[in-house]
Amino acid sequence: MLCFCDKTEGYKTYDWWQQSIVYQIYPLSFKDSNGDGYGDINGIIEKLDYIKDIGVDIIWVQPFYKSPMLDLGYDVADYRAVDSLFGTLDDFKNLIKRTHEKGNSGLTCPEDYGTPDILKEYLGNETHPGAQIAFYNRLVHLLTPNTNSSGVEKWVRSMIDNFPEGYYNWVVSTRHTNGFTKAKKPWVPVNPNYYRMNVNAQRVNPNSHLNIFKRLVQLRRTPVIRYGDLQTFAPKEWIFMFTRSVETETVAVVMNIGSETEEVCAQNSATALPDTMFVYTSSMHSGFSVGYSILLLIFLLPNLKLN
Ligand SMILES: [Ca+2]
Repeated sequence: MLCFCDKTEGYKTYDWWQQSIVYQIYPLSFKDSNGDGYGDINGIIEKLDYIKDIGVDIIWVQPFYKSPMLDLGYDVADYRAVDSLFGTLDDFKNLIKRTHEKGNSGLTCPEDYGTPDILKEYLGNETHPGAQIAFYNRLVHLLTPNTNSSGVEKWVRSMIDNFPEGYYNWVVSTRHTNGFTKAKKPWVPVNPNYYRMNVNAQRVNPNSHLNIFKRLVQLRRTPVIRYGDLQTFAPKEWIFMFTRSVETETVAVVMNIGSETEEVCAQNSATALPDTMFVYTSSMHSGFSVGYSILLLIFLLPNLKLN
């Protein structure tokens, strides 16, 4: 990610739900607080400081209602009861209370797997004015190892062109596998690399995914990302780029989604880039250091699979 930054102020304020960063928790796989191997509501409460630390505004908790658990809790039997696997209704009330004490807002969201043109029918239009946040992960499901940069660009444009301003919401998620659980036998196995791939190890590594995420959260709060216009580019089959620009500030994201190292000339690939940019953040093994200045001539970009 390359930045050419100049402080800008004086932009309009969006509603909280348009600019917040939402953290999705599948409670069964988050943290088990009582050692039965299943994540629960009290486990979430125990990690609220961590969630606050990484810069999240809102917690989105996936279903924890009373359920026969034939579909991992999505098969809700009673929307007014908490399944005993996750705790009690008082635990949930405590979660809400403690979340607000930390300065976050908890909420749940419906999920939808329709196409953009169908979804936009109820995203705040005259017929259905109530919807505020769309969870939309179709983009992730449509991407395969064979999707090239034109394919990525097509779906990004589909999102942008079909949703009203401020509504589009890109979701890229990884499924937690009992990440914080200390139970000896969690309900699904923990990756055996947990002893080196964990939050404590990543906290002290400035180039870890955790710290990259925290830098992206900070960038997400700047005017250029909140208000800047978007341009997308597919300059090579496996290089996808997009830029966000506002006044004199530009952020360029350059991704190599192929399997080989690619040679990239960013200035020839995107329009109106300045001569010099600096690296705001980079993926783990890209070889670019934070703060590194890049004259926009030609650089080599390792593929994302290595990163
Ligand atoms: Ca438990």
